[in-house]
Amino acid sequence: MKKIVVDALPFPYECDLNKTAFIIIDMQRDFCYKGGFGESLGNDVTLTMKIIPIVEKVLNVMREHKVMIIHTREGHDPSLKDCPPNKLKRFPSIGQNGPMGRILIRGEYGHDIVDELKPLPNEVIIDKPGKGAFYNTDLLEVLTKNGVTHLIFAGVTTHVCVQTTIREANDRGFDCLLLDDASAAFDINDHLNSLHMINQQNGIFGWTTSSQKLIEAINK
Ligand code: TIU
Repeated sequence: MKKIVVDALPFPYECDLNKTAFIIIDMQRDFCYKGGFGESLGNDVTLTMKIIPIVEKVLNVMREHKVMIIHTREGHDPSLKDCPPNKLKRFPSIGQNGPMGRILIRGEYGHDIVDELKPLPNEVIIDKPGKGAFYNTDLLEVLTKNGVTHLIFAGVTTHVCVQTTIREANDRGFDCLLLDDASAAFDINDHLNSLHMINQQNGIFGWTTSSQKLIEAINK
């Protein structure tokens, strides 16, 4: 048992690191670099790129403490058979050629995780077709099998894939903590509004804190 208590909003977050997973959502080149899916939607990737060193710092601490690490990637089979027509209709750049390969397609350079956060062979990668990491994946089975009850989140984008996954996880009984400086949206207001949506009403979906506060609690 490696119990920690983290100074968080709306009140301290407690977990046993042996029953906790660190989930890094969609830190793919397609969302963090120019020429990817994020930019194809008309977004500026400055903010999503900026969190890479902060996520890396937390990832290293989690690795040192042998916390389970899970990386997710949003994307589709090259045939697009797992891309629902409604998604393709509104986001026709999916599957198109971009400077980093076919956009949001598994196996392409842009779909993969940024070099700084490259998963180690013992870490779990969840490939997901949707915004939430539980839909059409084996994430719940992986967590249950490993006795995980608590989830600490980083990644992009806060208001889309991160928040959708936190909502899915909360309904499945996981206590969720989001790192406010290790997550980002293309627009800062979407990010800040998401933090409020998560920690409001006594933690309606979970808790929020900074990476520094988490690391302090781990090193205590
Ligand atoms: N568009 C947007 O903000 N996000 C996504 O489409 N996917 C993720 O958040 N990963």
